[in-house]
Amino acid sequence: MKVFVLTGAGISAESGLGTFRDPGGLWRRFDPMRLATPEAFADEPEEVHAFYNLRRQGVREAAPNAAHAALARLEAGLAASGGRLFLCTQNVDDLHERAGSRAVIHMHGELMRARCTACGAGRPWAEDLSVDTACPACGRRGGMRPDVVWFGEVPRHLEAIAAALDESDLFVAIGTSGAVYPAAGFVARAREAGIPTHEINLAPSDTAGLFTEATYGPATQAVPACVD
Ligand code: BJW
Repeated sequence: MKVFVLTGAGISAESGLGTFRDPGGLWRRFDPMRLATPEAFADEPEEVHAFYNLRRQGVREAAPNAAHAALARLEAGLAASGGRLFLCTQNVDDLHERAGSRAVIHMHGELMRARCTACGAGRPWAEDLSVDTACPACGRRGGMRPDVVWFGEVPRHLEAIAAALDESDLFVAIGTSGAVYPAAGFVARAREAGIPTHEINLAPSDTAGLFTEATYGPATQAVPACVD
């Protein structure tokens, strides 16, 4: 069996990482257009760096939870029976990997990586960034940015994602509001392909009506209950 799982901020919420659109979420407190766009980085790089340095610290201090661990078990179990888990996350944290998932597609990039806007070189990055940070590859200062996908930028690995969706037997979305495209459109594509669709969330998402099945509850309980 081939299972496509799309995860969002809700799967990491119980690890202490804030979501974006829930009450108290990041985009309820901060304007995403001033922090998560290439224009914001060009205009106010120090403000953008300060925001992501704090987020990076939060990720360093967080630990994977029971939902991340259940997906790692699912990947191993499916592989053992000749199937496959395609794990696509919108999250920029590394909690899936730290829970033991081996193949993770980060469609919105990774916070623990940095990329140089001058030479394009990307590399793992666990420390703070600033406008004074020099690119280890080309030496230019001021161009290092978090290797994440901001609004108006093209998400990563879209061809591989589309191919995996089309050959899956089941689509599952976990802890995502269905507010951000193109990820929010995956469930419609799965429906068109005739694949069963399952939402796991605290509450019905914006695209809840497109799912054929739903489990509502905290991810740390709902995901292990569905997997085991
Ligand atoms: C729990 C829980 C618990 C809580 N247990 N559950 C079509 C229509 C309109 C607009 C557009 C459109 N197509 C494109 C756009 C523009 C834009 C967009 O979608 N805007 C919308 C706001 C309308 N999209 C883009 O710009 C994207 N690029 C693009 O489209 O390029 C063009 C292109 C596409 C394809 C081919 C060619 C060209 C890029 C989007 C980049 C998003 N970036 C961010 C920031 C990343 C860096 C960072 O982290 O700072 O990504 S924004 C933010 O939202 C982040 C997330 O990955 C993303 C999704 O959020 P998510 O994960 O769903 O979190 P929440 O907070 O929204 O929801 C949490 C959920 O968890 C809730 O449902 C809770 O109930 C639940 N939950 N606790 C279970 N314990």
